[in-house]
Amino acid sequence: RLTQCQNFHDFRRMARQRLPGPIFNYIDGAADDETTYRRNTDAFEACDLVPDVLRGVAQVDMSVTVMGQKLALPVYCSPTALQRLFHHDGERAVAAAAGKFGTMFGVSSLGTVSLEEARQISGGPQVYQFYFHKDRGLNREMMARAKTAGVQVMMLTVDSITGGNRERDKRTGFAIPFRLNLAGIAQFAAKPAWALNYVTHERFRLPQLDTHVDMGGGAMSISRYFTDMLDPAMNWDDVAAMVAEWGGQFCLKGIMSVEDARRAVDIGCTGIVLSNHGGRQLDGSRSAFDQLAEIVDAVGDRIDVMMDGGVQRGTHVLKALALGAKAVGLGRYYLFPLAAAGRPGVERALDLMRIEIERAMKLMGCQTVADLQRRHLRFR
Ligand code: HOC
Repeated sequence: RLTQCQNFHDFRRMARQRLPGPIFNYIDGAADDETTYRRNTDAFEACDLVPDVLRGVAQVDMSVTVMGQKLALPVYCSPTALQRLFHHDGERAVAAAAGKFGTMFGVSSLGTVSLEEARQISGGPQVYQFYFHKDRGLNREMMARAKTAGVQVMMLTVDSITGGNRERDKRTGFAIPFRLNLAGIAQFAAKPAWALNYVTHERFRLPQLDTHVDMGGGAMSISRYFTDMLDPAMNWDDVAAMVAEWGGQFCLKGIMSVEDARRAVDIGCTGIVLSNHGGRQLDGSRSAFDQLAEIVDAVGDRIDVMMDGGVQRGTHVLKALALGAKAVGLGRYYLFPLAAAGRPGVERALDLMRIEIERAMKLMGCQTVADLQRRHLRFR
């Protein structure tokens, strides 16, 4: 059945069939009316590709260098939380697949496999993504641990100072540990394949978060996690101190304005990820793709600019690269395959993406990623 999956939508459908409703909706859902979630993908349709021909493209080189790391592909697996809830192999599967395709794996501090294990499995360059907790000692601890583990890139998420309004999660009662209403319980009962796997591999225990946080004994919704644990007082001085303490590749995820991109340069960051957290935080926020050109023009010569959000096709990746992104992050694009089929699912999804990028580069007449230029795009 996996070989029947040709694209994002096929994997999404397969994940929906396998996952209990509350878990599927946690991955698939976004904030408020989910306008930003939809627009993230729609934004790529605002422009058309204008190909060159007869450019000798028997061989194409899809590699890029970003944040000091050489990647075989211009895409990487963005950090996402709680992966062993979606499939019992979770981060292990994604780390292994990313390593096999020669790209970066973003380990989330809210992952369900330890940073050290994920690092060992992937073998490739590794990003460690974390949040700024109220507990400053914990922030320092996470950086020290990442240093010991040999992490290459620190990524601080800055768009989640309070929880987004995820109405699907409220309806299903999605929280850690689960606090399901009757409808939610019925949805779990309707997916015995997931439940059986979970019982066999996890022995009824919820996967533990890699970062120990005291949840005060109660169930913790995503919104409550952000609101209770993270520090809304965080400011540019705090981040500047962290960047200096780390002393290596440091990037901010969730930058959307030119003003903030400039500040990131000023405090010594080496990269930024334009992102609206997959539409899961501020609904109505512009898409990263729409903001890309303006930000690349402002800071692209001083800092690596990456983007994520809504990427479902190789041609989406090419459009972002043509505007000046150094690499493009994938989120739900690999999460649905993970949920649907574990490591083979993620590998198939990455392989499809690799093939699509290679084919599109050939059809665009581009031998290397650097050959992709703004002149290859026309906005409608
Ligand atoms: C228990 C806390 O980035 C999301 C994730 C954050 C997960 C927090 C989990 O859902 O957008």
